[in-house]
Amino acid sequence: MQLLKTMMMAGAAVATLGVGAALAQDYKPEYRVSTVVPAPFPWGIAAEKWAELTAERTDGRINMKIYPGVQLVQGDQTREFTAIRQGVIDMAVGSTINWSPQITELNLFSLPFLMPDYAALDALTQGPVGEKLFEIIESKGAVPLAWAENGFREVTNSKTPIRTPEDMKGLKLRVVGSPIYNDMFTAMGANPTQMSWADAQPALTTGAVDGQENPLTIYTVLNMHELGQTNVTLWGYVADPLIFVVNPQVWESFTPEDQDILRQAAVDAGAHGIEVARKGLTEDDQSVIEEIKGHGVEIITLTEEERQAFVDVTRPVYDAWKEKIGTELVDMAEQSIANR
Ligand code: X2X
Repeated sequence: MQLLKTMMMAGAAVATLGVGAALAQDYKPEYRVSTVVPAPFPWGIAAEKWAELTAERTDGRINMKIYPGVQLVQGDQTREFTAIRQGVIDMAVGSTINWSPQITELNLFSLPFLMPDYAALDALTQGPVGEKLFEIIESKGAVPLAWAENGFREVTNSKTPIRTPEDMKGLKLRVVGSPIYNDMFTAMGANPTQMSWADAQPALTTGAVDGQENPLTIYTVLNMHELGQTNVTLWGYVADPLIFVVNPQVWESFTPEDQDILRQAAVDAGAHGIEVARKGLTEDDQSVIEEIKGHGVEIITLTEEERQAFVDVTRPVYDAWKEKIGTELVDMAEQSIANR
């Protein structure tokens, strides 16, 4: 009996090895990784690091190529998540904003003035809220592995310094692809127009729009001061984390060992990406802000009172979207932030 048991276990071990070996041979020559922006934006740096660490640690078994500009979905970043689910995209480092059309709960990070600082953002991504969101993403058809960061989004424009909602009256602002942004900017009295990142750049260059909102690392890499974006207001109204994901069939095709490597590489690349995204934008290191000022750009930091005016005017949007996102999840987020 004991002998039979031992033989069966040995057989199972051989079978497992056999399956693993067969799968490793079935790996694709290249895995397509989607991003919106490439290096030297922190977003692209995180994706490159992921590919580099994975290639190194799998001895080249998993070979990833970055496709920036969401080119695998013709630049339409709001279709990226669907393409991942369908396998048109194998892997991605994607923004919660861009996947919000398919995953309503990811609008959480776009709730106006929910997260006052980096500690608040970390309390969400690294706590029970992050775990819950990963479960939801998995149920929607992608395997989430780790977090990275685009950053806190600041508003810029070519017309006027913004200190109050009144200053935004009539400003034509490009916004990203979740309807919550239309709602917020309409509530502030601006004139929002939703467009992809691909369309936003020419629109800023030609002056078709007056302004935009994005993390300052996007501003500096693009030299937005040269595009007339010389009024910058630091209000940190939303922050934009990034998530490393893999298509489920692709994930299943990897051996457990390679799955572990890919996940750990994402965690390490995410940590690096977050460090790069925050560099020069912290209390101790304001070098990115100084660099922008050096170009003759006016940078406005809101006083507590000024900030409160924006909080008040967007509160109805917060409340309406809290219900859409799910009161329970938003309550959990508010709690995590209060306890940070
Ligand atoms: O389109 C944007 O503004 C960008 C690059 O930040 C995102 O993809 C969310």
